[in-house]
Amino acid sequence: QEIKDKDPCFMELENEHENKEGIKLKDSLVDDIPILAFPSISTSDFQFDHGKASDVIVESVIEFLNKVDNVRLVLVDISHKSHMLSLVKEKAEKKNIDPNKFSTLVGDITRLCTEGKLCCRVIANAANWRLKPGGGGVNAAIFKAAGEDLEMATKERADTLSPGTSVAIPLPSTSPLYRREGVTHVIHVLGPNMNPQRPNCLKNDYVKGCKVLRDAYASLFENFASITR
Ligand code: AR6
Repeated sequence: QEIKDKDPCFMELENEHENKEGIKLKDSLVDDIPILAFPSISTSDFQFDHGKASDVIVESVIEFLNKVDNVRLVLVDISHKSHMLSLVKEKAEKKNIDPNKFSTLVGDITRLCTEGKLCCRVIANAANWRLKPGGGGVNAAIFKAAGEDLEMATKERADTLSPGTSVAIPLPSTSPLYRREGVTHVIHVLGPNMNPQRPNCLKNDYVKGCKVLRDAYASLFENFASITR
């Protein structure tokens, strides 16, 4: 809703048309410039501090938008009462980030287009180090929505991920996530973990944690930029 309110590109057209891949999309929601929709990495199951994570997101977004033009970044959270979205929104406004280039959105990242919120080709996943489906959170949702195609395509590219890195996976056109939502790439990102019940716990070391989270976003945005080039 925030995006629709602020973005002149989102005219309320109800016409549908088919894009190059034959996917029916509402005209109003087709991405004229490349859009990355991404969840807040590490701030739920991995228990990273929200205040520190929101600082890292805003700084990383500013750094990226200073280098790359004609792209749009959208931070998505499924929860209507998302603490992370409120923090990031407030900090982004204070830093005068152009809302056409960066905004927040409430929604299920696996259903943004069909729910009429946003159609974008590239989405990010808050992954686990083994790049396995399941486990809850956004990882379980994305693997479920994309089906076995994503599992197989992921295995072809990588076995594991180290904290602070990401890997871009082209989604086969047979994947339900591609067919239904028009998503062509999923970028798996592994953030820092502060949950003692998960591997590689940083035990509240936020000096290291913030560095790893900054590296994770830098890697995600760089992978997104390479896809769009
Ligand atoms: N759409 C949009 N945002 C979502 C969705 C969704 N469908 N589901 C969750 N979120 P988390 P982490 C938000 O826990 O903290 C997994 O089990 C959620 O509200 O998914 O990096 C992996 O396998 C939060 O803002 O990721 C890893 O083991 C954000 O997504 C571990 O959790 C990230 O929450 C990673 O933990």
